[in-house]
Amino acid sequence: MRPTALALLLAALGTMSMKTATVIPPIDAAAPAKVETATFALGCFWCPDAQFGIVPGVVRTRVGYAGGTKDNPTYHDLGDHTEAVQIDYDPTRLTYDQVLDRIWKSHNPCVRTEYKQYRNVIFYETEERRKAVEASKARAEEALGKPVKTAILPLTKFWPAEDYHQKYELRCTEGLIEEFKAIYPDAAALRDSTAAARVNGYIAGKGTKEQFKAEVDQLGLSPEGRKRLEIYVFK
Ligand code: MHO
Repeated sequence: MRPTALALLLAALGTMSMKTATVIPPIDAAAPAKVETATFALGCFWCPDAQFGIVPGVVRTRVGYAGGTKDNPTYHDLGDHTEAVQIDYDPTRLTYDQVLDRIWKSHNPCVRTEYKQYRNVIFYETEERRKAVEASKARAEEALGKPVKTAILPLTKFWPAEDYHQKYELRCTEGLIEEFKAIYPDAAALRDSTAAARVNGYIAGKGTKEQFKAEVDQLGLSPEGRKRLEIYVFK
């Protein structure tokens, strides 16, 4: 029997949808059920989003506003809040002390910024964590030989920022953001993707070649997307 035009069309559509069919990146499918969360502020939140999103053991990142009293802050109506980042990490791969060490190494803790929006803060949720942060601050001061000005504050509430601030570098990278939007049409799901956090970090120049080689197959990229990302890693 000769294939009808409709059958041909359906066959073509079938191949098309196979080509564009999206699968959850393996690294996202393997996200652990149990995570711990840490919240901190290190200047403009785009940078720590990339710096921490690349770290093995970090499962999710989100940027937002914290430390102030204003309800429903937005980027253009921030009130007394500070730009902050929140990470979910796998406690079997990273300890809170290791996260704290990275925080101290990721900023200059001896300066206090003029603007509240960009001040350096480590937020704690419990008394146990407050003690861990204070102890790590003492270690940092000892190592630096001078006083640390980074604030240590209780976390009252974290307000997630607008979608366009989440994984900022990735969002600005044509050819890669489209791949993630195809996998995750929902902006919150894209924000919560480990693969998106890693790719955002590589674009920002935060990853090593070794880490890239070890995990690139887990990131759910097309061959073209992978080539595009290689330019940032091997430049
Ligand atoms: N507009 C500033 C900071 C952005 S940030 C999210 C810049 O261009 O770097 O505060």
